[in-house]
Amino acid sequence: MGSTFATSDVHGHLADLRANLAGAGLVDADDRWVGGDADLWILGDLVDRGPDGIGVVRLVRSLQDQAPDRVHMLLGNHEALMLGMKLFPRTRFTEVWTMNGGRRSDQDSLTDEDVAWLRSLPLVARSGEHLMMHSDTTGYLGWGGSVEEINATVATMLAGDDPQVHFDLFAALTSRYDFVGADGPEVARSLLSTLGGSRVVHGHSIISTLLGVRSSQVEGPLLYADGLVVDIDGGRYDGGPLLLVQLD
Ligand SMILES: [Mn+2]
Repeated sequence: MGSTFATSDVHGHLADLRANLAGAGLVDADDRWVGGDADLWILGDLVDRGPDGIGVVRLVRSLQDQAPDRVHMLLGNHEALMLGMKLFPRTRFTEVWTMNGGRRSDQDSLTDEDVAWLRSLPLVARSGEHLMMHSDTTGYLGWGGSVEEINATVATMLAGDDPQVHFDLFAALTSRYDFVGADGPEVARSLLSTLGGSRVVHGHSIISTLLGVRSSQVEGPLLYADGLVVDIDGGRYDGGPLLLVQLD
């Protein structure tokens, strides 16, 4: 079995993503997948706040086309936002999209195929002992009691055309910090016993806010909640590093 890598919250920083993937030997200078039997997990939030969200979408989709069994992408709140803005531009999605660093150039470049792809993204996944998810929230359990059930429920929500359903999904994914604090380990243990795996891997909440430091001081992933949870969001949009973490 090959190595497992994870990254998250690229937020339009295409150059950093390319450099990290090349540095790990997963992608060559022509954006070709050369990772062999390694697995790459991308835990959502490709777009918004940074310079080239659509470029990041293009690269990730290309890598998935080249290595569909090796390159895995989960839905983040910014993918839900990007999709909601595209489908329902005359709703409150517009205001929230603007507030959250939405880029007009990303929206204008989205194709029908991109929209279909966004609607097909799973929310949560197991990879060996790792439970992969974008947001550090137990809100996922509102959509089901297993990985399969959650993804099936959300696939139906994303396939539909009710703006309120899309907005509720986006809003639920903005929750955070459920594994922080005195009861964090118990919350994580309970989630893992329901969905499987022995460690949660998430992005979404930048490590600096959990440590009380500046993002520029962050150097690597943060293992916390009695070692049951790892946060891999270095806070690139906030002046921190884009992390590509080797999990095993
Ligand atoms: Mn997020």
